Amino acid sequence: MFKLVILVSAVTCALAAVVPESLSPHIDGRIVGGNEGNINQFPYLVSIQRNGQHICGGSIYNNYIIVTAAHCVQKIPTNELKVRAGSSTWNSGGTLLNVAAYRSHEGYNPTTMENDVAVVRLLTMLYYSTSIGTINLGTWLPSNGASAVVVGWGTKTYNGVISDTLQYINVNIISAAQCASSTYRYGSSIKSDMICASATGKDACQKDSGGPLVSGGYLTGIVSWGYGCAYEGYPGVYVEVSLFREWIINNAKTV
Ligand code: 4AZ
Repeated sequence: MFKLVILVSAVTCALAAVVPESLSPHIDGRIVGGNEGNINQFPYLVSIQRNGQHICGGSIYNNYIIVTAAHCVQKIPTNELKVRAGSSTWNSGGTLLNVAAYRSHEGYNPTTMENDVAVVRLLTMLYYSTSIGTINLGTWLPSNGASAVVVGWGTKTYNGVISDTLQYINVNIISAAQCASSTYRYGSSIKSDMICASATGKDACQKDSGGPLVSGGYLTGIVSWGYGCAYEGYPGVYVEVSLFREWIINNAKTV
């Protein structure tokens, strides 16, 4: 046993020596690099679940409608989906509701991730409380450098385990033009309907997708994609919500 411990330590040290600091996963964090939060601070946040497992975040638009990413729900039968609202923990508490229907954006492109937005209609209504409430849809293009918060139950490292309790991080918004510039490494993968956000050692990660990026009290972004999580030069990429404001309002009425 003792020999095994020494062997594992030696391998870990050897790995630490060869993996460049900029690409090594940040193993100290949450969401990645986050703090534990309480749902009363983020009453608009929900957990979207498939067959009892948390798969994505979402935001409450009204008593019946959740806004999320198209890639979260695409092709999943509605009877396999549920939404938990009003709880800091994805697996217990609050209220767990069935899904009546959802609609992904007609222009959603899984290759480029353009138009990665969807609305989900709950089968029964949400009752607002201190832990359940709405968030306003963003109405303007967020400015480069604006501060924002991201929250979710996603993995604490890339390909790591998800968090039982919600985690949040404060990040700074990066405009599409900035994010596609040579300051970062995505280049032309950043399309005009996307924005980025980053802070050193902090990022959204897998299964934070669909969840909210909130700035100034408005839903500014939807967690969409990224290369790894919290890797230098690769900010988190988000749907730019103000561009989809009309689509969300109209489709919330008809889904
Ligand atoms: C994902 O796979 C994912 N760092 C979501 C967000 C980010 C990376 C990956 C952003 O769902």
